[in-house]
Amino acid sequence: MPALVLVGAQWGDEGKGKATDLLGGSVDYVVRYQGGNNAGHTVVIGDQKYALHLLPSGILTPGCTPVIGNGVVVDPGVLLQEIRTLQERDVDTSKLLISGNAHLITPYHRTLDKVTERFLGKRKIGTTGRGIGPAYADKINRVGIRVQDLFDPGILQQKVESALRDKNQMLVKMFNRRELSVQAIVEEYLEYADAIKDYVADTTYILNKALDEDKVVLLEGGQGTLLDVDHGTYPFVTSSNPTSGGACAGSGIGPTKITRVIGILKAYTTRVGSGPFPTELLDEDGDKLRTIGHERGVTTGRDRRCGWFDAVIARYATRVNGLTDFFLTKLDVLTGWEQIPVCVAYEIDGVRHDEMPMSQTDFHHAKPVYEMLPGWSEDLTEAKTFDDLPKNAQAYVKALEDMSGAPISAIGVGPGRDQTIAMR
Ligand code: 2SA
Ligand code: GDP
Ligand code: MG
Repeated sequence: MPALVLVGAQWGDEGKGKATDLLGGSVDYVVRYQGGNNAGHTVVIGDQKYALHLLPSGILTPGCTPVIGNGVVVDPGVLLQEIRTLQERDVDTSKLLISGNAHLITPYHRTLDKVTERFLGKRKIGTTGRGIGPAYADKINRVGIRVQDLFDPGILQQKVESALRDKNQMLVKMFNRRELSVQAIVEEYLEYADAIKDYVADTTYILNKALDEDKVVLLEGGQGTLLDVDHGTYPFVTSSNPTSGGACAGSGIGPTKITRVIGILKAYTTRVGSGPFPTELLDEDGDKLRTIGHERGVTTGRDRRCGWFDAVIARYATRVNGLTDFFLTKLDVLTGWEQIPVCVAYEIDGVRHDEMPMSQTDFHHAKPVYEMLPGWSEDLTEAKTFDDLPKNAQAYVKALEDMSGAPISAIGVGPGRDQTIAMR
């Protein structure tokens, strides 16, 4: 049976949490394959709202096994707090599995993330400050600490010591900060070891075995395509691969097992943090989208930058992820505009570009070429079928589908589980 991948098609916050939760009932395993507690996934069930950061959204579906894959960076203190918070709300967290190969975020990663951003000043990335970039840097630099190291105190001590040697020098000499204590970190992390040991497993083996037994595995991305370290708006990206290719590396499932790649696509565009954003609105329309769409960071509480739908980005996401279909989200937010501009191409230095330009400098200069689509005034939040939507909303969906390169298989008309229209 198949593995499915669910990826953000824009700059994240497209509504992946809700989409994963919707699919949760029909899948056996939900796996996070990259990122860490920089992610903020919202799931609304009845009158209950959950904000998940590190735990896969499938944790809210009874019967589904949530998995933190090897590609994730885990802050164990945050993980335990998130587990406790869910347990206090009577969510069963006992099935959680954590890969022993996942890397750990430590206090020095969090410190380095924050001081580096401060040091960059105006050129800062606008990170979430959770230590994500420095933890992945250590992983690639082969000085990272893995979940499995928690269970070998000697190795843990050795690794923290060698990781801190140059970092402490940098903190003191470059950033005028105090040295961090190896002993304090080792002691803190050995306590975490006790608390998480029952969750740690060979998740790659378990997932592949499950696929062999005809189980369904959903691989859930954090962030979005344009925040991908390879395919996004580098350097204004996160330090991992949210795109579908990352799902294989970050879980240990081979590409031949994946039968469907769903792109989550917001009916307009948002971005948190720095970096280029061609359709960004710095006017009343942007404020209106932010207010109606409740566009505020789930992790940091930062206002999200808002803009019109960008079909160049949607086509790009279709290509780099090999999308089979889209879930279009937040269509309800667009109620109330007489006309809705949609970006169909860019103009860069007087030349029209129908596809994403190769160079980042060009992307920074891209001006949107808009097509105006007629808006609607009716509330959409009670719509149950495509036919319930006003004609102009139907036409908007069809136009986006034509421009984006993959069929739209579901439409979100509100944050609730039942506020979804299934297509075909
Ligand atoms: P980092 O912390 O190193 O991953 O930051 C690098 C860039 O990635 C962006 N990023 C995100 N963008 C949108 N949503 C994210 N999750 C939270 C949410 C964000 C929040 O769901 O609202 O609460 O601010 C997320 N995580 C990382 C980040 O803004 C940087 O541009
Ligand atoms: P994620 O990071 O992709 O999981 O998305 P976030 O949770 O950060 O942000 C999406 C927000 O939109 C959340 O507050 C969701 O509850 C909400 N949401 C999801 N789908 C819809 C929808 O179709 N309509 C509306 N109005 N809100 C939605
Ligand atoms: Mg989010």
